[in-house]
Amino acid sequence: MMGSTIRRGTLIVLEGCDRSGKSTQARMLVDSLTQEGHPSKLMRFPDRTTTLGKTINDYLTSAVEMSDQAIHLLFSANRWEAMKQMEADLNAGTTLVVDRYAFSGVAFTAAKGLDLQWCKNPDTGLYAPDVTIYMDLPVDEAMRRGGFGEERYEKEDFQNKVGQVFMQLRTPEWKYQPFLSCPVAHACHWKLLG
Ligand code: 2DT
Ligand code: MG
Repeated sequence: MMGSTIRRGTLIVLEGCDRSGKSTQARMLVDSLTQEGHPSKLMRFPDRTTTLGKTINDYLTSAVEMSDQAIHLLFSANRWEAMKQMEADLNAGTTLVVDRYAFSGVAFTAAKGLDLQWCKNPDTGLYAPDVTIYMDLPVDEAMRRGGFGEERYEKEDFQNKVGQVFMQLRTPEWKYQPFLSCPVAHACHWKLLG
């Protein structure tokens, strides 16, 4: 055989409201992929470690105030600044398991009342996920979980609105369900970035 072709990695995104179990499931998924011999890497947005991410963190912890539009664009820019590395990883055959992506970006800002299309625009052209898994946990259940209420968006009414926008973004064709050990998670394709 003349050389070998590396199959590109899969872009897997986990979405959902706060405390819905995304981070736990993302970690478990990376662990089991790694155990099965698939190179894989855990990522999360916002990535609070970058310069932009530090400002996002200040906003989420209410250390600074910002207009809804400005913070929306920062969240999007925080994804754009990761694209080069994500492309390199995917092309090298590494599967990326991403804890939140552009769907969170749209859902959280649109839940404030901003125009849905305006919210989608800055993320146009990002890599579209191969699979998106939505962690569908009722908000009253999420509120009973540890830590709820610590950050800016962790309020019952607002989380319900976010969940409604997520449902608007979802396409009807489910890819598979349930996911892993969580009986309330669904997986589906989304049309946002296509
Ligand atoms: P974590 O709790 O997952 O760290 O998220 N958010 C996230 C947005 O408003 N826009 C975005 O583009 C993203 C990725 C969701 C922190 C909060 O940030 C919100 C919860
Ligand atoms: Mg959070």
